[in-house]
Amino acid sequence: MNLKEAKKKVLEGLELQEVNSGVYFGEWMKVQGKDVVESICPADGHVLGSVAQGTEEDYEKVMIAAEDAYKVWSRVPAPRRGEIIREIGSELFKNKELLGLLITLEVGKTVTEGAGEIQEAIDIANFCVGLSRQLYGLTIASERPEHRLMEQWHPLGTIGVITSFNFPAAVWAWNALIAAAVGNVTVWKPSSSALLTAVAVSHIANRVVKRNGLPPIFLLSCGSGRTVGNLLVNDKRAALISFTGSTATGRRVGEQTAARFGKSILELGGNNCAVVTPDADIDLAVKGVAFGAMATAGQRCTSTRRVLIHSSIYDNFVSRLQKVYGSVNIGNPMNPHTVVGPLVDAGAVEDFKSTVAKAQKQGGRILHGGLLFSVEGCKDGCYVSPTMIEMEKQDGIVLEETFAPILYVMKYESIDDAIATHNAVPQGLSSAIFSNNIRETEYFISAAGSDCGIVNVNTSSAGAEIGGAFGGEKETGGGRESGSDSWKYYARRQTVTINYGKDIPLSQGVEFPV
Ligand code: UN1
Repeated sequence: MNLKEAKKKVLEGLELQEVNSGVYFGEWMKVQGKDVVESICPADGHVLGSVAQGTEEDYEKVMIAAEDAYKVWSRVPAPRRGEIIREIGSELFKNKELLGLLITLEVGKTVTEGAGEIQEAIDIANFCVGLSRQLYGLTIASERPEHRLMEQWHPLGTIGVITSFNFPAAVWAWNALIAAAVGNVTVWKPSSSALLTAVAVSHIANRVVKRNGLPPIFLLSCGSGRTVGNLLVNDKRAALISFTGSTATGRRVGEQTAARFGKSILELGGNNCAVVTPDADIDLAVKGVAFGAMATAGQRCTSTRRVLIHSSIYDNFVSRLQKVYGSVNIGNPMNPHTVVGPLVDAGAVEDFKSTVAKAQKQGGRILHGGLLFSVEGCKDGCYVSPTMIEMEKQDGIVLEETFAPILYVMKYESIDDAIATHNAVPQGLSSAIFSNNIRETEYFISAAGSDCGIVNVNTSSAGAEIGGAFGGEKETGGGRESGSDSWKYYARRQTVTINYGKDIPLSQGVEFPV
């Protein structure tokens, strides 16, 4: 299937129009007279379709619909909520190929990664079915006679979900489906670079909700960050803002949300590092580092951006990695043999170029790539070659996250040095160690080791499963999404004290003689 055929198949199969409504408040906003944003395929620069943006008044309709829907949805028993989410999961499954292809076309992921992203959303839906029967609270021994103390978890209300282009469906699912299992409604402000995916996913989810006779719990509010994003972040009605994006924007989101005492989950920049020790299984480590650095063309928050290699294996490991870099297919993401597809847009290509130039200026030596790449039949595509740059020191540009397939290669002498360098960046999302030396792996995952929210042993920094909690420390922002007990971020904890006695004894032995 070529790009043109894929576009036709996806647009027809997912019932997308030439101009789609980007706002849902129980019904879809009319598109006439609205500003539209075009969705451009980064593989060849062609327009896929466009999405009408909401105004401030449309945003208001969304927020009012959300509040009304919450009153109904929060009273639906949680296991019943889980059944609705199960249905959404099976609709996503039915449409997995089409939605995956849409992601390929809209943001340039390879076909296997596009499908993998939808699988991630389906996995979360399945997780939510079980979760909906496990929203457990504790019962705590009371110090007072004939008293019981317990904790329960209530939904928060309306939750704002602001997603980035690189996981345009999965990150929505992490947030919106878990929030829904807990009893919340969500207002989604997707990235302006992945609007069609947001529209298609919202149609699927909302059809399920509607046929079950329920009010709109998955609202959509497309618009620019400056208008809709700002309104949402500063809106007291949004009890929690879950934001995925850059550290610079996330800092503002965090401050503004905190200023109105809103809660936030911030999933911001990563500067993820892999440490390769002398005892590493080299074949496995080469593959793990290559996948981490090149998957999604280096545009994952979890992408491997730095590799620290022990000096005793440095030359061998670097040349093995160079061979892999030299052998991967770069190009049309529709081609099943492609490993590295395009970057998301021309701006990302500019960032790639300027980062490579800055690294060179800082003394970086290009070990592979560093160039733009042209692909036959995809004239206006945003292709760059995956790049390895050897750095003597870790400073300047190496401390920054660039969303591109650039891997900084560095040498280390002792595991203590490696851990110190590993942690000496502002970000703290994901990390990896490749080693068969149990002392070093245990040290790396100990409290004195990696300071990240996610740590991997003998596997890549990228590609986390949904079952674990996802998120990071330091300038990655904090908060956790996805599995484990991340659902608690979408809930308010209520401590309940029940006195079933005939007297009213006071805590801490306090007397109240009346
Ligand atoms: C992101 O880049 O924002 O761990 C999410 C991974 C994916 C999710 C990445 N499961 O790479």
